[in-house]
Amino acid sequence: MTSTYVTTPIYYVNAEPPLGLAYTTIFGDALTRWARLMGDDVYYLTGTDEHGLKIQQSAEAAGVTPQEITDGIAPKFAAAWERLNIANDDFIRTTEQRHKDAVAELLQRCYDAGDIELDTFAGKYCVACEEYYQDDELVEIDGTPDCCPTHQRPVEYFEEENYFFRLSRFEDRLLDYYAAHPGALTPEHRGNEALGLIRSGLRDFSISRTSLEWGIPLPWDADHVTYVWFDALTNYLAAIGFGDDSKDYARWWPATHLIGKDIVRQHCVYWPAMLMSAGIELPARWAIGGWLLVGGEKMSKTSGNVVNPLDLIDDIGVDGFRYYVLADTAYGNDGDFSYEGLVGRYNADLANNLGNLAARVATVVAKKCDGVGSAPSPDSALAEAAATAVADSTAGWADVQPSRALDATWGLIRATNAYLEQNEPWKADPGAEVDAVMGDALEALRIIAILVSPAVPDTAQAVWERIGMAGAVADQRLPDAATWGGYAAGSAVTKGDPLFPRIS
Ligand code: ME8
Repeated sequence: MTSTYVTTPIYYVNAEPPLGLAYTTIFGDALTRWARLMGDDVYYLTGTDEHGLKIQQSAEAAGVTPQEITDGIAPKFAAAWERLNIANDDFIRTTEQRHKDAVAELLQRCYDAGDIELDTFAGKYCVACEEYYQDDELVEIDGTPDCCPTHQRPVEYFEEENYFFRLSRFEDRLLDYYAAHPGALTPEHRGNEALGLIRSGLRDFSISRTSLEWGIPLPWDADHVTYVWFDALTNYLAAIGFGDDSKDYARWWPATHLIGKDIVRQHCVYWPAMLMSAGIELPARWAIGGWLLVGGEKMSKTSGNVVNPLDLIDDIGVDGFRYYVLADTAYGNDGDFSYEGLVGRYNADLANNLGNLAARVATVVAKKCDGVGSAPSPDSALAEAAATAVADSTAGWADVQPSRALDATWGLIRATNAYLEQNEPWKADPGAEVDAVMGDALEALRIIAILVSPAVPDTAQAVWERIGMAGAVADQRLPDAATWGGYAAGSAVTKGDPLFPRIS
């Protein structure tokens, strides 16, 4: 059995989760639901990144401990993911003991390998991204010099004795690795950006602070705590029991990491070098997403133009929102969020296409077939459309391109609606001909329910039950379950409420 271990970035807990964070989490959820349909052994991880200067400073400002801040916010992330129907298998917090143990183990291995050394560092530091910047990387914003290019706010000057990870030693090894593993970085245009970072030359990076208290101490020098990225990245190993022989680490590693384009350097350059140093196998794949923009700008907690996903689902439903996120933008490209775009896509694809198909099939079966479904014809014109949709959806999910996969699935929805319009069973008298047409439509709908289930799980289950299928659609296994002819003749078909009422 193929094992599939998918991770999201672990999110900073300096505010409640905004839309941008839901974006990556929904992609990971759909991807892992698809992997489950394919019969893979699946583990889906998300979590929260709780150490660092930002939290320490927020705690000082609020007069509470950093732990109190993180204990207050981390559960809000878990609750938001539950509300969005995210089926994560685990939720890791970097303040957990299992995480601290794994970080200490990884640090020690890199230190023993001779790749971590003490040095003095003076430089400009962005607290929001927890990164040092060179002068030529900084930008001027409204007359203020030395601003972080990502967060558009001034950096701070720091000088201290730090431990450094000797990243500069890994340039050739990283390039050789990626050359030998084509497709490991996806999509290709984002992967090329990562390769460009390596080719432009790698500097050693600082991995510790003495000025920071809120972090994990270095195992060999307790005056220093770990720099946030060395800490944060290790969550991917910690959750599956790295360093703990009683756990299933070997069953799951290596991972597919879903990341945003803003954390490519840390994930595609630092992280594999750290793993090489520690003698650990590299990740299976890095799937690099774009940003969800609002009016052309990045939506983020630090920029303040935040949309809360939970506000949107009151109008559009959980599945409506999930579908929009997955279908609207090719993974890797930036998406431009607007309420009009959300409603437009909902009405066109969900209300008019999928919802309408389910409703009209149930209505005709009730009126013309006594509410009982017939067997599909083996040589139905829809059989080929279904086979194409299954093949193309499978390829789209395999390439981490849900928008392509869903477009292929919607091809079958459109073909089924067209088939009904062509045959007009609602005008015909009850009899064998109508039964045959509706048997084909029910079979198409059965396959559609399976194919849409990673994106819109509740809707898929509702369709599954309404056409009279037993059990859970999520328990179906591809490709066999989507072979034409699986609809059980004689099943009771029910109508139910509209799946996606139109929004005006
Ligand atoms: O970077 N559109 O955490 P984070 C799409 N803790 N993606 C977005 C987005 C948007 N508008 N806003 C944020 C961190 N993201 C670290 C990660 S992992 C070991 C540590 C994505 O809460 C962003 O691209 O700032 C990033 O990949 C992720 O959310 C985490 O953001």
